[in-house]
Amino acid sequence: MPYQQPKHVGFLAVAAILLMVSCNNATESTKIAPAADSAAAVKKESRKVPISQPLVSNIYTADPSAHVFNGKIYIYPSHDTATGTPENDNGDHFNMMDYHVLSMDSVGGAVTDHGVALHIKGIPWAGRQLWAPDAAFANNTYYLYFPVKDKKDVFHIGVATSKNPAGPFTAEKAPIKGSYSIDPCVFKDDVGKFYMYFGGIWGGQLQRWNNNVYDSAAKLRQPGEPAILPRVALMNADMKSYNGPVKEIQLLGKDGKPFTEKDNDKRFFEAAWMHKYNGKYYFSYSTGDTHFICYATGDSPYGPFTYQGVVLQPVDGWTNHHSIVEVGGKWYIFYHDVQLSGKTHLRNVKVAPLQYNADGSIQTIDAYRHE
Ligand code: FUB
Repeated sequence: MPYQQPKHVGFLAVAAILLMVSCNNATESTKIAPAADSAAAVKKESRKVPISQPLVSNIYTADPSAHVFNGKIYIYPSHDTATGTPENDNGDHFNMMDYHVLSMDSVGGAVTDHGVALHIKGIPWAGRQLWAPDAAFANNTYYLYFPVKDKKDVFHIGVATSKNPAGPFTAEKAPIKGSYSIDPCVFKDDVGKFYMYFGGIWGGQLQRWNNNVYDSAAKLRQPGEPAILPRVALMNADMKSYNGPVKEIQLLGKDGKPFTEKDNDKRFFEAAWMHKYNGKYYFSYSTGDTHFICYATGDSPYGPFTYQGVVLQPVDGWTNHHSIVEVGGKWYIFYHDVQLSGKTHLRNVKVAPLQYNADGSIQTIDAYRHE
């Protein structure tokens, strides 16, 4: 079900029964090897241990977009809250009201929660649901980009500004003209141009936008139809508007063919992120209902991008959302899971090292060690 139950629930229940049968008291066991013969119902058990701990535990945080500004790491996450909104397929239970910015001097160092950086009440056009944000620095100003539903319940992307990377931010009076859907990632290319990547299907409403025109009745694609594509827009120098119409980004399989909707372990769902490594553009994203963070590479910020593999295996909780950033010559992935709450809409952000192979491919990360 979209955006709902943690995907491991059924598996955990089976594992728990097997563990009771084997009279083992380990509570973290989730992985059980199949029996080799009838005498051995449970051959091997393993403890599932997170490779990283939550960066903060005073609030729930998710969708971390990390940046290095003035030599310090700033993280722009969603601020998950338990508002009591019932779960549904549109993700209404992700009913966030504000943003907090986190910072730290180095990975592994103390993390500061800078408090409320922007509240939904400060966004004149907002209706509900402040989802995954991003930030950028230009014009001696910090820009916070955020998706929120307008008063007609349609997602658009807004921008707010501050002279301080930790805020507080002041929102513009209207969304970015021509913007829609969710999960903005604002990427600065070497030549100083900024591009916004965005989009999210299902609750993120991308399926309702074809040729940049909104159709509230548009349905999700059928399995054999072409997969819905992520979007990109070049930013104007004011960082508050798009330079020209939003474009689709072509995502291709290794065979050079576009994905269809049934390629749902590889096609785009949400959580776009762009970074550059050794002159190549790396577009990474979540596959949503199959819960992978995948990546695809290309030679232009507009793509096309060719699928390369999995960056991050599914994490505990339904959603998977990340950012990839270089800090002091080392690369890291910021991501989230539900270690603190066990609830899919109350997440906690984390960080782990990310390694490249000599050929530029990324080594797949499993957020859990199986001991
Ligand atoms: O946090 C709300 C939504 O969940 C995000 O916008 C998606 O990327 C998913 O993580």
